[in-house]
Amino acid sequence: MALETATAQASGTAATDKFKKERAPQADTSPERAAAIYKDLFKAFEDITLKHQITYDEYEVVKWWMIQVGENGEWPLWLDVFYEHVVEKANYDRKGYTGTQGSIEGPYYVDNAPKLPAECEMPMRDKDREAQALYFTGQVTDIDGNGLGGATVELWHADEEGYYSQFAPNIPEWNLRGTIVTDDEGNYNIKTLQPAPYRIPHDGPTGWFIDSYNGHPWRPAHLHLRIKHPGYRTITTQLYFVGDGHLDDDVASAVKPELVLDPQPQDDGSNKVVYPFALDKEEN
Ligand code: MBD
Ligand code: FE
Repeated sequence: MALETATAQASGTAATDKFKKERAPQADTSPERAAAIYKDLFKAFEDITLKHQITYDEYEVVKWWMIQVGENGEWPLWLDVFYEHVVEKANYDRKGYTGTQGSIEGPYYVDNAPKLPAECEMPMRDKDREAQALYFTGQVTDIDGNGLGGATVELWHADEEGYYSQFAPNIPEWNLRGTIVTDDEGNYNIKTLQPAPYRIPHDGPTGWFIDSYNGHPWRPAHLHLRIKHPGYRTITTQLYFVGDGHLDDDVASAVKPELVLDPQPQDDGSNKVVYPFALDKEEN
């Protein structure tokens, strides 16, 4: 679908199309495991329905709403906002990471962003350069602090208006998206822009859902990152900014205290921050 306006339907449809095109999801779930999950899931549905005496009117509202979410392409948005953090937690606990904390991927990752050298400026437009510059530097290491040269740091984030390239109209394809390759010692030094507090698309059924419980659609300003090196566990995470008014009430529940940056203002008006990433060994 052509992206002509920045609506929940346009970004939702783009996210749904991308998900369908770029991945063929597979899980090795056994029928026994599936049956156990099914049983617990429907027990929870039953308990909630009886506890709250769900009415037929309410049942039909839910059915109608789910149809709208699907037709608007908003399942990736709704699921990543309201559920992905639980899956992230389940996997974090089970695998026992000791490296840098992860966080949710969200609906707007695109793989194969153009490669950039360890010292680089993110692809951006002149208007993006008018926003406050952010110098993001650090080192990718193993958990003992040894630098990992040639690691990749994929970075993607919204522009100063809160729009992601490929999910909003009239933005160059790879704007504010890149795959940074660390130098021989694992270092990177990236110039990007200070992202703004962010509202998830809320003019469609995800927004109606939020209104239904008097919620709000805000996320704290954030950078999305994915750090990879062969032989090590990939980290998908997000970084936030100290003092942001939505650190404690992120609509997507994806903030962790270890992931909050404290950038230092520089004489030239830019911000600078150092944040290192430690990768666990791939277990097998
Ligand atoms: C985003 O930018 C995001 O990070 C999440 C989790 C959901 C919607 C939009
Ligand atoms: Fe995001």
